[in-house]
Amino acid sequence: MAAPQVPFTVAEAAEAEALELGRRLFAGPCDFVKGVVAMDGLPPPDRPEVCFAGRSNVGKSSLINALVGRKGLARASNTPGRTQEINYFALGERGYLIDLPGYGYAEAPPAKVAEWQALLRAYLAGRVTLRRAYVLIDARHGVKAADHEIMDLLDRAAVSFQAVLTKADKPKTGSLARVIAAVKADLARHPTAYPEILVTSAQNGTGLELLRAAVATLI
Ligand SMILES: Nc1nc2c(ncn2[C@@H]2O[C@H](COP(=O)(O)OP(=O)(O)OP(=O)(O)O)[C@@H](O)[C@H]2O)c(=O)[nH]1
Ligand SMILES: [Mg+2]
Repeated sequence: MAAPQVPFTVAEAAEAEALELGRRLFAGPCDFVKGVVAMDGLPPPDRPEVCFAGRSNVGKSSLINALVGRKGLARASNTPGRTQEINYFALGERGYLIDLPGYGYAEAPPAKVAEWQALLRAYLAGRVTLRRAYVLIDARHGVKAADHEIMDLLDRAAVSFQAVLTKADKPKTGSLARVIAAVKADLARHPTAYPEILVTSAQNGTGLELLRAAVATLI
């Protein structure tokens, strides 16, 4: 008999109270703490954290900026491979938001890319205070092989992750629906995938209030 399938759904609403907690968390201070280049440079694991992972150029840094409403907080750019360190941001004293380097193609020297990829993997598999990894997926392209590799790593490390579609302002309604259906099927292969998918746009604000509310339940 086949294993029972988790019914993946798209988050569409949240309780008013949860939305308010999310709004308040992100309306408070958010400050850059440090850019980490080696595991021994991580801040002490003394508070919860959530991270944003995904292929280069998927929109990790832009999403963090949109969540906190500050354009230049995390450096974003059109060049894949912009973020090359594990960037820590403190949400007051509550916890950390982490902008990760991307995986997959990057416009940077191969030796440098290999270094930050190894760091990224070590971090994702070995950070005790990591409450959830948000795995960002481009709403035009869906889950790629490199995403499955990272999701496999998270499965093995038993790190709960949630898929977040980015750039939802780009695809037309029909193609977005097709990508969402495909993402649901792809996630069914991963036991640590959270059963709800978030659909967001850093450009027009879609889904940001739900993501803020989700983070506020974790840190
Ligand atoms: N249309 C649209 N473009 C976006 C959105 N989010 C990000 N982008 C664009 O996508 C490009 C990459 O954004 P980044 O936020 O730098 O992506 P990243 O995942 O941090 O990239 P790396 O640090 O290189 O891994 C930039 O040109 C952004 O302006 C979005 O919601 N909608
Ligand atoms: Mg970035």
